[in-house]
Amino acid sequence: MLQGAGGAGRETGDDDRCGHPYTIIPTMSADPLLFVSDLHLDGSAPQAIAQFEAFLEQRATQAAALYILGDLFESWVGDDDDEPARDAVCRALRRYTAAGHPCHVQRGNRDFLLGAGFERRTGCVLLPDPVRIEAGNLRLIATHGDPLCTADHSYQQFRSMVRSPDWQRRYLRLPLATRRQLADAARSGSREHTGRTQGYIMDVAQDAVEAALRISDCDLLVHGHTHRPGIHEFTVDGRPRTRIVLGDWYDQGSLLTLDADSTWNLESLPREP
Ligand SMILES: [Mn+2]
Repeated sequence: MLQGAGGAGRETGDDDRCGHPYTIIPTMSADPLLFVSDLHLDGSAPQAIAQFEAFLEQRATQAAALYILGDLFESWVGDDDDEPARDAVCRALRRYTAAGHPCHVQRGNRDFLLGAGFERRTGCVLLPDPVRIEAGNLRLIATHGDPLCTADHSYQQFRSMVRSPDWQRRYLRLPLATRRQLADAARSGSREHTGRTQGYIMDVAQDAVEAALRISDCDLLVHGHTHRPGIHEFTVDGRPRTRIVLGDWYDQGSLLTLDADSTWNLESLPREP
């Protein structure tokens, strides 16, 4: 199902930034590729979990493959996390993949500790970030989006630290309860940082976007992370390019459908009250 040399499903700590994207080639199919991001699933918002479970049972079964571009979970403190809400999400993903639907997951800034244990629990395949996807005439680069936020220097510094295998080894040795406490503290630190950093700094940097498109020789880039859904069209080296931003799942779902004939549709999925 997957082709290419080295990359997919590697352990946490890998980080390619936007240098040399790994290419993944899904099975040819008439069904579309589906992309979601920033679900931030957590026990405090059971409606979002219910919507995602229903999505996996209905809409997502019509896909050639499902791509989750990071921040599936609001937090993930290790693959041994047995918290019931997150476990329910893992079991829903397991049912989805067991029915024969390929599901690929990138790590976000909230769930960067997803690892081989998560793959075993869910049947999902973890992807490096960024990743280049080629299917029929489609060619695109997919990323959570945070590697492109290059103007936010303090965040990039933090990101390099927590993505280092050494930091992760030390963190994962701590008891589950301690890891949860530290994750809660990190989340309030992140809220503070977000509160006092200007919007444009936390958005993706256009030069990083253009570099990623150039290096990957793609005209389409899909990402999440910024929670600013939209379609941006511009030109790089005389070629028209498109950046599609997925929305978060706080109050509704957000879904990108990419058809084999290269047409796309970014839509919000209303949530039942
Ligand atoms: Mn994010």
